[in-house]
Amino acid sequence: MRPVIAALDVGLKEALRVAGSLRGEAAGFKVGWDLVLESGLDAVRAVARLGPTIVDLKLGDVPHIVSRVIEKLTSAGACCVIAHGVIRPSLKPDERIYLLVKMSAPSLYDRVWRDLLAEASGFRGVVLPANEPEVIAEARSRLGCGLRIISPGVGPQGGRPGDALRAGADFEIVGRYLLEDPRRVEEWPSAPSKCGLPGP
Ligand code: OMP
Repeated sequence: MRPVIAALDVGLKEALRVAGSLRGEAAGFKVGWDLVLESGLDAVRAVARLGPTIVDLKLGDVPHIVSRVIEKLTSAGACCVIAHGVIRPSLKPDERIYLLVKMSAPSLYDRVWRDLLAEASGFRGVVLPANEPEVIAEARSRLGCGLRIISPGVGPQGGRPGDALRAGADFEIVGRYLLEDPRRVEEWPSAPSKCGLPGP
């Protein structure tokens, strides 16, 4: 098992083909808007049968709506979801939620991510950019091994396979680089992260 989460940002048929070929190799899968718009909760159910599945709709609504969405997604088999960190502190700590703290593309998170890190305790973990390993290293030294760090931004977004892991991330989130050729999963070590946190 390699510390990679395959972001299945393709149609359902292709997503299931890729997930099938990465089953037992990738630590998990990420389902996003592509699949949910195409097939709704059936897509979540189908992917979750192949491995732990994060649903990434980047939730950013008021708490009771976020709760309703999370219930539906986890009932369909998702382990967890990604929510925008900027809805802290309304959003309460929840082991089913990854908090987006800093994006792999420029955003206003660049100004507030350090403050948000201080708000992440009690969540499943945080999302931080793999194309900024120095951010991950700083976050890991502040967080200790108490929280998972998952990191997108590998390949076309500039991060190199394994850099985020070496900086302290637990899992790298990889879309296009793996979708183009799932055999590239072999570029990641088949060893747990430094913190050894289970997941995703
Ligand atoms: P690739 O650039 O193709 O590897 O895709 C990256 C994946 O990570 C996509 O599914 C994005 O939605 C997601 N992502 C980012 O690229 N940047 C972020 O800051 C946050 C995410 C995310 O939350 O997963």
